[in-house]
Amino acid sequence: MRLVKYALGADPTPRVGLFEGDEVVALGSGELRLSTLLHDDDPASAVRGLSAGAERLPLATVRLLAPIDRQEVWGAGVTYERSKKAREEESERAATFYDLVYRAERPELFFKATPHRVVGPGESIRIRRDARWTVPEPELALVVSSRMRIVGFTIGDDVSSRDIEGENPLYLPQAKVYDGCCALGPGILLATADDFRDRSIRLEIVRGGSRIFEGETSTARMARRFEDLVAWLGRDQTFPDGVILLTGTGIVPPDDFTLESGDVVRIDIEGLGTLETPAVLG
Ligand code: DO4
Ligand code: MG
Repeated sequence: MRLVKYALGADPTPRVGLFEGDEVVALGSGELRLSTLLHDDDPASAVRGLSAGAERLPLATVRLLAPIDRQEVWGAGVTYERSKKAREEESERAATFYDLVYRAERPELFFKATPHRVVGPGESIRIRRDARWTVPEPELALVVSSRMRIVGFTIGDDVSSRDIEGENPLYLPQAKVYDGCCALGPGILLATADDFRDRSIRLEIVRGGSRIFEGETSTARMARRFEDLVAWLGRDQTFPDGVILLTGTGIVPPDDFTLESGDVVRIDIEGLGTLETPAVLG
């Protein structure tokens, strides 16, 4: 069961729907929030209840939006060995911190975005004007309810400025958090953590119509369990509207690669579909 957030024509009202084949089933009125459904004890039966007899719209007539309303987005870092190695290389003087955090019981968790910094399918992720080295980070995103239960999954892009992060790890918030720094979508699959322990993640970057990078990994290569990441995130803090947690990247383009305006980033996660976003400078 896949939830989507969408708008119709020129009307900006965000709506919630259910993806079914090449249709979207309209759920509730424009007042329905994703968080209301996701916090239900049994989101799937709440969705079933709302979808009975509801209007069906051809997918081609709706504009998909990022599947988020009031949630914060957080990120987990250095959860794959590939990410650890890349940070060690970019950040000579702080390399040891990345090895320490990869092995430590406490994971690296950082604040990533508020909803207004997040873009949806087809919208532009941004390259900071003051960065020289920007990369997409294709990540499985956990959708977590206010009770800190994993209720669903979506695709996330933790767009990052590696030169800013590499210069000094204390610059991490500037490397990671800015307008258009995160993409989510295309929808939220309601599923359990067990369903996603071994799913392929693919990244493809297209420039001027040609594929210039392609990489693949699997969530099975993650060094952490989803439930542990969520438990650490929920220590001594609450998320009244739920939270979206990006689980870290296992695909890193070569060091001479940086995103350019006009590049198209395609992230594909088995079972979740494809999230495609163009990149734009500044
Ligand atoms: O420590 C830097 C961030 C790591 C990260 O975003 C990742 O591993 O995906
Ligand atoms: Mg990341």
